[in-house]
Amino acid sequence: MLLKVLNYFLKNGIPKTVSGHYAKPIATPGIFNNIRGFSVVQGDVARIPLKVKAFIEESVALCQPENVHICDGSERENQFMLKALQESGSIIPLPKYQNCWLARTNPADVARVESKTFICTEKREQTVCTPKPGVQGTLGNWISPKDYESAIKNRFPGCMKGRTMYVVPFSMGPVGSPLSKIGVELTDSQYVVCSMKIMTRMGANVMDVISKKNIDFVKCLHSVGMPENGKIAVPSWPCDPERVIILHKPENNEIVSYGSGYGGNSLLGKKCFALRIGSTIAQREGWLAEHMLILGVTCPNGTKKYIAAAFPSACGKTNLAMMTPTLPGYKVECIGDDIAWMKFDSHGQLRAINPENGFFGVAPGTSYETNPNAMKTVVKDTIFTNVAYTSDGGVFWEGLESTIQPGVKITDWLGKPWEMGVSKTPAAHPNSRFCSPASHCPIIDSNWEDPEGVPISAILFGGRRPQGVPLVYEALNWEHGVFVGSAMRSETTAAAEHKGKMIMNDPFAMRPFFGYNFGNYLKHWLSMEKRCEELEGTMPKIFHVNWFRKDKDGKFMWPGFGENSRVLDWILNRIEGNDCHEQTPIGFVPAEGSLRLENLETKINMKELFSIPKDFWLKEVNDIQTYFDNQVGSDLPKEIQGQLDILKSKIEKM
Ligand code: OXD
Ligand code: MN
Repeated sequence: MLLKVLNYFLKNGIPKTVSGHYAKPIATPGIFNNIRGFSVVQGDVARIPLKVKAFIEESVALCQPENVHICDGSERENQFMLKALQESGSIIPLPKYQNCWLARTNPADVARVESKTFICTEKREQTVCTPKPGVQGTLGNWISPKDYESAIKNRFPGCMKGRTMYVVPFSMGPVGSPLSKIGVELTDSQYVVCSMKIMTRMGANVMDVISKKNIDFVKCLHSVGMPENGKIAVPSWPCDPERVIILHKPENNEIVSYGSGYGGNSLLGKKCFALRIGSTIAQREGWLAEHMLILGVTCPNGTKKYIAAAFPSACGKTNLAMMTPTLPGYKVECIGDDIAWMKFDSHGQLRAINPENGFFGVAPGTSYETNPNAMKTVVKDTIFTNVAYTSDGGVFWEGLESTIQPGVKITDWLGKPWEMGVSKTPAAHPNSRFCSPASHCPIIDSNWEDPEGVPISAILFGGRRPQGVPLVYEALNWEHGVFVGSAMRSETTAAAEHKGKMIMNDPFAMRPFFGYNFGNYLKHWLSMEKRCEELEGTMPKIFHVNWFRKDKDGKFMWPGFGENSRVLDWILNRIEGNDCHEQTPIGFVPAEGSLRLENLETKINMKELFSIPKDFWLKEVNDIQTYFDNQVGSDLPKEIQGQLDILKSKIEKM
């Protein structure tokens, strides 16, 4: 094949007037002959470590792109990409803000596709538990090595013809931190490149880390794909929704994603790497990769504690992570809103980093009332996806009604005129997102990039539970806490392809993100206690919270948002070992008077908010048992079954 190598930008830089187009490739044979058969239109090939080069070569041979662009992660490069995206109609500028953009997808490509997400291992049981015969497993999807190969063969050959392949080196976690891991994503989507720049530490220095430390990296191959009939339905948002597939091979540290340009399907550092592959690495190396926010709380006496919290998608993780406390003297600072990597240090203290560099938050419902810090974060350097836009150059979604000035017109996420109070469909897609740099968050914690991570004192589990589940309860011990995580259930949301509202089991908020057999994951969690003991450390306390309990009339019983600082106050007291709790069959709840309620605008029916209805809990216990029997079977650790048995007998005795 003709060797065409362009070193144009390397030599000349990107032109001052960023045009969004590459100059014509210049053939400079011989210089880059380690990379065969394609034009490198941008980037320092000499800086690419050999193993990355091999990955690129192999993927180029498969996908046959026209060009290759090795990303350096510079702002100049970013502007070049944004300009190109604008020229192709993929994004529109939002002049009301600073360097903000709106992307609108093909309406068939709007969420993670869990049903098309697979983990490949030699044996099925390495990936998934064995469900009861006749029951559909819901704890991940396994694919055999043979089917994995053929899924790739059926989709990838030539899928990047006529397009540029971007080489995106990125670090999950601060570059060089002992807790960080490196990935290289190859993608044909500029939207992905720009989003990866926000969501990860991306750039040439990451290549240097791979070379210098000779460390392994996670291979991430992504293509928006090419429909079999060759027709791209929405040229500004190419994708192949019919044949979407998201594949992971933990054994090779490999992710292969085809057909979708959207979020968790395409920004491979996030769910695919930081959670699915991450959890397999964590199991091997003895740490935890979790779907958790991390926040710091400072109380009036100046004591500061860090808390990690797992809630299913779209249950308010970002809101909690950026909370403005209503309790005087309290301060919340944000480390991360979605993912935590946690490891014991040599003193047995669990420490966490946020492996991400940005927020990919659900937009609808975010407002100056619910999350002013997020609103302040998203007005600069943000890529919005599938929100509505306004005639004054801004964005709109459900929850921002009060920000719309008279006379301002709204265009919905599908590009159609939309009128408040008149239009029957939502203006923004329910899973529309903002993608913003974490550093722009006004309450980002000063330690958020600490390479050693922050010390974690408590872990919260939670979900949307309209019935029966109290505002907060504390697990009796670590084993009980692991059981509480395993039994998590929540009302479904729009973050994935599920339709309608139903209560779904979502253990550890990880159901769509486990990289290996859930039973083994539970064993791994249980084993943490011994690990900590050996290091003579103290385990974090575990709590369950539910901001979403409703009364008989369907009204929320707890105001939530900043008022959740009252719950954090009680949790901090418990971390300090204060005797402000009372035992119930399900765990410790606040002793009477210990949950601070002063100055609340609404009267709280504490009795109802903390009631533990016997009928509800008998059913809950049975539902959990059925879930374990159907979904986990013989993979369930005996300790977890033991905890359920104890709970059942306590409830029966109520
Ligand atoms: C997310 C999710 O995008 O959990 O964070 O779905
Ligand atoms: Mn998430």
